[in-house]
Amino acid sequence: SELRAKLLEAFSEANGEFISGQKISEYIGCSRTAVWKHIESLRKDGYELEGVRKLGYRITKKPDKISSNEIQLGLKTEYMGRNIFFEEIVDSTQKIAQNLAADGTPEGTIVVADMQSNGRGRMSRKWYSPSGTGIWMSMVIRPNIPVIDTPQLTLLTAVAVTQAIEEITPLHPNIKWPNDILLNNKKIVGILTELQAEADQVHAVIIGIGINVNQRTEDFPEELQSIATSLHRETGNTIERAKLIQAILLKFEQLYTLYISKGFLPIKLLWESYSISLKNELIARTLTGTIQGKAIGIDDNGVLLLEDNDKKIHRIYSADIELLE
Ligand code: BTX
Repeated sequence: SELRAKLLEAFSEANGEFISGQKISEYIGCSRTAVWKHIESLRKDGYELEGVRKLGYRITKKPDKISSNEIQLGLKTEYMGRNIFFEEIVDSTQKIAQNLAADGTPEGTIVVADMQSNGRGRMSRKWYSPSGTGIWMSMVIRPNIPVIDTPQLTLLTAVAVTQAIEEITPLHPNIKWPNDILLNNKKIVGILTELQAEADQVHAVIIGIGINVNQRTEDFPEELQSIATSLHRETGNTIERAKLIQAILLKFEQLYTLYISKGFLPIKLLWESYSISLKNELIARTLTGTIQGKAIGIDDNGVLLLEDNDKKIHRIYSADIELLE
């Protein structure tokens, strides 16, 4: 609301110093009771305010807000993220991006939400997407490539996100084929790639990226606490989500440009340098069965090559991977 904007303006002008309740109520033109109500509502939204008798209030911590403005201000890309749809709450950014893509939205369009009520993973699994702490984003691109090559874009995205995390934090994440990014063996990022295509013509690729940024351990539901982590949990610092989004969009655009002009090979080499699933013994659970073996690499399409005990090589297009020591 307007009053709230004025209140935030007053605090921002005070620059971390106390302002008295009286001053605030004069500044924004409302009663002391109304001021107090607005302060309570700021607290609910993640602001931390210190109130001291006789001195007044000051903001000690701001929540990490995202908005179209924050994402666009300082964005260095040519087309990625130039067309932004930002919402506080959506069911799934993926669903919105699918609709936009079907309506012909240009390449580089992104959909970002502060919270998803029905975020999804692969095979209609749930993706936990609480408010105020994560990046829940879908990107629309329109590559002129054969349908069979589209899994390469999942790997390309994983490299882009890994490099962006390395740029913004001191962390060095690893990629687990095909779509997970891990820190200390816990999932920090999930990627979901969906297609709009017919025959052998790709109309759009919709790439969903979910990143746990500022969650504390206790913010995760119990079943995720041992398998998921966040950038905050790994660094102890609050990370600005808008900055990370900008870094991802730029890395993605650079790698995607390279991919369109030079093909998958340079991306493959980068991907391999971040991968932890290669040379490992692992179990791949696919829709048709379970195979155990050693990962010997990915082929030029991004397909995982798994060698079983009888030295037979299986080509794995899609699976859940469990790494064995
Ligand atoms: P996935 O199928 O590989 O992983 C889903 C599994 O990951 C879940 O079954 C659960 O065990 C675990 N999980 C759920 N939520 C989280 C979380 N926040 N952090 C770590 N692990 C979790 C991965 O699917 C692809 C996820 C893509 C999410 C993005 S967000 C923006 C876009 N919109 C949307 O609805 N999905 C994508």
